[in-house]
Amino acid sequence: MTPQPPLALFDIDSLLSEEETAIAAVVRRFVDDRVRPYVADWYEHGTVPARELARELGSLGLLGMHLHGYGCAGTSATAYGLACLELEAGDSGIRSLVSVQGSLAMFAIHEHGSEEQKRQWLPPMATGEAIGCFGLTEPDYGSNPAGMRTHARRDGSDWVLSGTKMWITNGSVADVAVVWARADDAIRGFVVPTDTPGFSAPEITRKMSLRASITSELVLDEVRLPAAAVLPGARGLAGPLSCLNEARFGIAFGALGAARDCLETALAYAGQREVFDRPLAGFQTTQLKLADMALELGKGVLLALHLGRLKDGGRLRPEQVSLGKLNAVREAIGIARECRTILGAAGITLDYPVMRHAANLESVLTYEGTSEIHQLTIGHALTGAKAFR
Ligand code: TGC
Ligand code: FAD
Repeated sequence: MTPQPPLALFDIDSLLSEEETAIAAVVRRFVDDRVRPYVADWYEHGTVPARELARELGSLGLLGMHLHGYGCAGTSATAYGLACLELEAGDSGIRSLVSVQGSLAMFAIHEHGSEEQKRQWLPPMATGEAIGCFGLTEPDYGSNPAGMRTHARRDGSDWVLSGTKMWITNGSVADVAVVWARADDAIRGFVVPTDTPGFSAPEITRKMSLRASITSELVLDEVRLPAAAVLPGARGLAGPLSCLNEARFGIAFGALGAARDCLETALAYAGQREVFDRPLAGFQTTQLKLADMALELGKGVLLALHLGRLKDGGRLRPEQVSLGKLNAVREAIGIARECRTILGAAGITLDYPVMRHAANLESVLTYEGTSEIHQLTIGHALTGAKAFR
C-alpha cells in the first residue's frame, strides 16, 4: 500500500473550495521558501526578521486577509484559518505575527475604529509597511483583563494613558499599538502611534518558547493622545474580547499546522530509522502512536473546518471558538510530545522541528485564553453557570 499523508486519509481536500486550496498552497510555498530554511536559526538566536517578513506576508495579501476594504484581501474566514494552519506548520511565531497584525490590531481598528483611523492605519498594515500590536494583558491581569490597571484620563479634549502591558507580541517592532485602558465610564481602546512621547516597549528575553517571535512589555508613562485616538465603537470588555474571538479562531486551525508538521516529520523519520535491524515505522507500538495522532489531527481539522463554515455563515459563537482553540492546542501539544518520542534523542534538537513546535505550543496553550479559561467558557455554555469567579 502506498503511504498516505495523514490528512489525505480524511480526504480533507475534498472539503475545500478551489480558492481555499490555492490560498493554502501559496502559504505553504511561502513557508517552504521563506521560513523552513531559516527558522531553526531564528529560534536558536531568539530573533525574527519581523519587518521583512511582514512586508512579504503583506505582498501575499495575508495581513488582515479576511477583512474587507482598506486594502485587505477580503477572503473567507475558512481561507484565513487554512493560512494560519500553513503558517504555523512553519512556526507558531510566524502565525502569531499574522494573527496579532490581522486579527487583533487590524480587526480592532476595522471593527471599532473611526473612518479616519481605518483610512490612516489599515492600508499600510495590510501591506506590512506598518506593524501593529495589541495590548490587553497586564503583569497582574492576564486571564482576568477586567481587572486591568492601565487607565485613561481626560485632560481637556486629550486622553492621557498610564500603565503597563505585558507579554505583548510584536510590541518592540510595532508602529502602532492598540491599547486597552480603563476610562471613567468603561474600558476603552486607543490607537497609539509607538513614537508618541512616554511610550516604550522593552523586549522580553530569556523565553524558552515562541523564540522566533518578538514579545514585549508596553510602558505607558503619561502618554498624551488626541481625542481622535479612542476607538469610538468599543466600550467595555466586549471590545477587546470581540478581537480575541478572531485570533482564537485562527489558532483553532493554526495549532493543527504545527501538529501536522510534527506528524509528517515523525512519519518520515520512522520510515528511515532502523531499530533492532528494521524500520521503526514497521513496529506495532509506533503504528499505534501514529494512528492515534493522525486520528486526532484529522478530527481537529474537521472541527476547525466546521467552525470556519459557521463563521463564514455568520453563525459562529464565542463558546464554539473555545471548542476549537482548546481542542486544537491540546491535541497539537500531545501530538508534538508523542512525535518527539518517535524521534528519540534526535527529537530534542533543532535539526528537526518537533521540539520547537512542542515548546511553542506551551505559549499557544496559555495565550488567547488558557485551556482552563476555554474549559470554563464551555462549562458556562453547558450549564448556564459562570465559574470564573
Ligand atoms: P464577562 O462578564 O463574561 O464579559 C464582559 C463583556 O464581554 C462580553 N463577552 C464577549 N464579547 C465578545 N466575545 C467574547 N468572547 C466575549 N466574552 C464575553 C460579555 O457579553 C460582556 O458584554 P457586556 O456588553 O455585557 O459588558 O467577562 P469576565 O470578566 O467574566 O471574563 C470572561 C473571560 C474570563 C472569558 C474573559 O476575561 C477572557 O476571555 N479571559 C482571557 C483573556 C485572554 O484571552 N487574553 C488574551 C490576550 S491577547 C493574546 O493573548 C495574544 S497572543 C498572540 C497571538 O494571538 O498569536
Ligand atoms: P494567569 O491568568 O495568571 O493564569 C495562571 C494560571 O491560572 C493558568 O493556568 C490559568 O488557566 C489559571 N487560571 C486563571 N484564572 C482562572 C480561573 N478563573 N479558574 C481556573 N483557573 C484559572 N497578551 C496580549 O494582550 N497581547 C499579546 O500580544 C500577547 N502575546 C503573548 C505572547 C506570548 C508568547 C505569551 C506567552 C503571552 C501573550 N499574551 C499576550 C498574554 C496572554 O494572553 C496571557 O499570558 C494569558 O491570557 C494568561 O494570562 P497570565 O499569563 O497572566 O496567566
